[in-house]
Amino acid sequence: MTTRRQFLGAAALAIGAASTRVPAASGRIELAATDVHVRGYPTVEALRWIGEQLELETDGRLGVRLYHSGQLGRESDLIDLARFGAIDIARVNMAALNNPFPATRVLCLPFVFDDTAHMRRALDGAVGREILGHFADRDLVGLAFYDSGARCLYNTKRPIVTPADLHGLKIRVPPSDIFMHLLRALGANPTPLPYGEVYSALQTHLIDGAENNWQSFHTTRQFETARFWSYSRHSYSPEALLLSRRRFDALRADDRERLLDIAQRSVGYMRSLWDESERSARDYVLAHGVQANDVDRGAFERAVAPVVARYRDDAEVDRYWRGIRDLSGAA
Ligand code: GTR
Repeated sequence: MTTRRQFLGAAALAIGAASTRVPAASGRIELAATDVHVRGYPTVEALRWIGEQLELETDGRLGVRLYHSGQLGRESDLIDLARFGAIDIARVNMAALNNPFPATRVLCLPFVFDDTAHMRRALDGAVGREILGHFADRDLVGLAFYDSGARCLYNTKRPIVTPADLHGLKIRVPPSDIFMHLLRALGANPTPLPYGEVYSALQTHLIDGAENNWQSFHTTRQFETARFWSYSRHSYSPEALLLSRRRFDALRADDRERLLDIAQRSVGYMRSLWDESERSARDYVLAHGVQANDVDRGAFERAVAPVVARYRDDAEVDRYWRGIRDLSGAA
């Protein structure tokens, strides 16, 4: 959990960043954009692309100043900083949005998506548009969804084939009640930690494992310690690209349209980077000795069914769930 002191530290850094982003004389506006990932990661490169397009299309009047690698703090803080207008753009994962924005929950539920193609169809369609609209409820503008691949389990101890294999393992989860409930239903001991602390937590044996996509596993070098990857594909929890409502309102009307349009166009660019980097991250870690195995998907689905049922008791979650499942297998 973030202490008040940690949050104020992040806010001070962000406000420092914000104060450099509008050099008055030139009239140029630099949008401060944040991401917890490193340079070269598809989400970071998509933000860079947005900056380049903005520069091109406004003759340099608008641009993006990128704070990658978690320089301005953890995702839950970045969401608040964007809401308060201390930063402009926050690229964060849906898991960090589940608690403040209940409409996002369905996107993290286990096994709601069959695969990446299914997730993309749902995000590009009516359900995606509606959920993106919900960010306006709390001072944000939902610009776009990005991919985050299939989250799978990995650990330092053994291959996980059925939920029974997770018994007694401490597995790191992102700050979302859904992930707590999910890992508990699978028999693990869920341990919430910020993304930036997972690598050292694995090394110091504070945790036995975590769950994420190939690219995060690779770029954080967690694969050096966690040598067992199990293809659970339990959640596709996508990424969100969010803009501070204050910044949006302060832009010229034509710049607002331009930014919305460029952000939407960045999705195709991000997806092509994503597909390529997913393959190369997987090949890299497998070539470096990580052992991968399939799981008993039926056993996993049965174990988490009560969690899904509990969330579907909520009428809105249930409506979205059915909307997404209707797109399963659609061409
Ligand atoms: C990654 C995601 C990050 C962060 C991380 C986590 O897949 O891209 O934004 O949320 O997971 O597990 O904390």
